[in-house]
Amino acid sequence: MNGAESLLTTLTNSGIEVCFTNPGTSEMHFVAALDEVEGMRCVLCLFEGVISGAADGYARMARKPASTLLHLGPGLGNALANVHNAKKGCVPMVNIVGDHATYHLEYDAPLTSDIEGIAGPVSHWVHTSSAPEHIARDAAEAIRQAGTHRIATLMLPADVSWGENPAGAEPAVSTPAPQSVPAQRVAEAVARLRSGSNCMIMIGGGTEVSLERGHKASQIAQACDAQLCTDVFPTRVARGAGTAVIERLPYLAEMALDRLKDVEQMILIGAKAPVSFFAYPNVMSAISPAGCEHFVLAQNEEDIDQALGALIEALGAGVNTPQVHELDVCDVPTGSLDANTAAMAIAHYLPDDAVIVDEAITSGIAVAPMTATARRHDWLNQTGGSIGWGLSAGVGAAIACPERKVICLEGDGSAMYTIQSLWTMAREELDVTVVIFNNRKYSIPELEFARTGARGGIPGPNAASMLDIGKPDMDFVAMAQGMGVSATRATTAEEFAAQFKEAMQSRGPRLIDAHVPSLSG
Ligand SMILES: Cc1ncc(C[n+]2csc(CCOP(=O)(O)OP(=O)(O)O)c2C)c(N)n1
Repeated sequence: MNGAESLLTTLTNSGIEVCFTNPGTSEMHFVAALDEVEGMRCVLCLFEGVISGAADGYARMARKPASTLLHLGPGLGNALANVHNAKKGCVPMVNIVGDHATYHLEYDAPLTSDIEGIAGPVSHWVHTSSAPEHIARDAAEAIRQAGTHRIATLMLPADVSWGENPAGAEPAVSTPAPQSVPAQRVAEAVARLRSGSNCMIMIGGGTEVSLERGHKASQIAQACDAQLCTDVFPTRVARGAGTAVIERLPYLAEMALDRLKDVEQMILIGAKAPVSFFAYPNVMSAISPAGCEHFVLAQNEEDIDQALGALIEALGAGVNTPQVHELDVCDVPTGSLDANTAAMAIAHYLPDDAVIVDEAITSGIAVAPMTATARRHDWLNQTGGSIGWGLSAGVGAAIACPERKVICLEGDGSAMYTIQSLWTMAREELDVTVVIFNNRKYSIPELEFARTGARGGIPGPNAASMLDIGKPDMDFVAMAQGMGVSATRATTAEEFAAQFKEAMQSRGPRLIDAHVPSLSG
């Protein structure tokens, strides 16, 4: 067994069964090993941003990491933005980065770079394997480090890959169980929740708000008359009929400040104390009111289920029936097409157990409330603010859940960062419907321009042209078709509803280019 084979076998022994790849010369022995080692599904992506976004979407839905194979420093650099998003969302990932053979580095050949330096800021653990007999052990450590919430980046020099590894592969790695939340902390949370103060329980962040967790949180909130909320961009939330009624903190700091103004005690489960997404002149960065106390009941890496269970017991909350959404599907829209009418059609036709990947930016604001009472689905959020995540996360989600319909809600501007995802959707025949909210604008930056107060809030002609992506108009139907994805354009609510209905009733990749107005019209 050579190093690459022992590495691949170690990954598959631990249940890492998918590798999103874009290889080069230094990774050819790894690529060769894909035909020698069974059990690894390798998925080719045409840009590394697609790879890391797909690994993110996969891990959120499979609840275990995927691996990536990246080509030296530049390949890792291309992947960086979506590794950042995953790190912010506490999504695990095992990155394998090929490097030159160890003895070749001193010659400073063109692709030589400081890979560890590039990997450091977006990884919790970085290591360069130094010999073929170490690579399986190093891979096992990478898997352990990734656990369920972290980014591990392992460099694989070409000679480590092709050299013999007499020690062979490592057996399955057991990831340590999450630490229990101590009884004293639970007791402190109970005391705060019973203090008579105005309490809010905020759940989310990198913690999945599953159906069960939502129900438990609802029982707890009722037991102590607390408000229940997620942060703005929790990593994964179970929504729709039968799921708990949980508010979502608004994105705009002004609105969030207003929403939180009476909160005196905030109990945090996975979520962090809320802050403004950006700083603005004369707007507070921390948006809880002065005097509001924050208490961390459980962090992402701790045992969230145990913490919720202990709290339920301590509060006697088990007798409460969770407050859940009844199925209430809105009407099929007619008339002009905008984010709201598109949202109505999406809510109406959303099939049971769909996965919604939201990177629709301003248009997504309309879809979230409209689908709250739709059929049961999971919703994945953009966790790190770096756009170009949605289409690629859709690829990963569809590979993790082949039986579920994946719907990517995507802004036209955001789509263009990882548009190559469409090609992988077609090649892998993934059941993904992409809705492009084509407003021909960078709409949120346009709004943000005014909010920052730059140039009195009124863009000059140069600034305005930096926020306008309608010249030339982008033809997403042609782009999709050019990458093997069938696509249609919708310009009215009726057209959109008919196309979305048809997409929900068939399988395979599909794109709807929905022409909608931007926030500014
Ligand atoms: C990597 C990265 N580059 C730039 C930005 C800044 N940015 C935020 S939203 C946005 C445009 C989004 O446009 P679109 O997807 O069309 O959504 P819309 O705002 O029109 O709703 C940009 C450029 C970012 N967040 N991340």
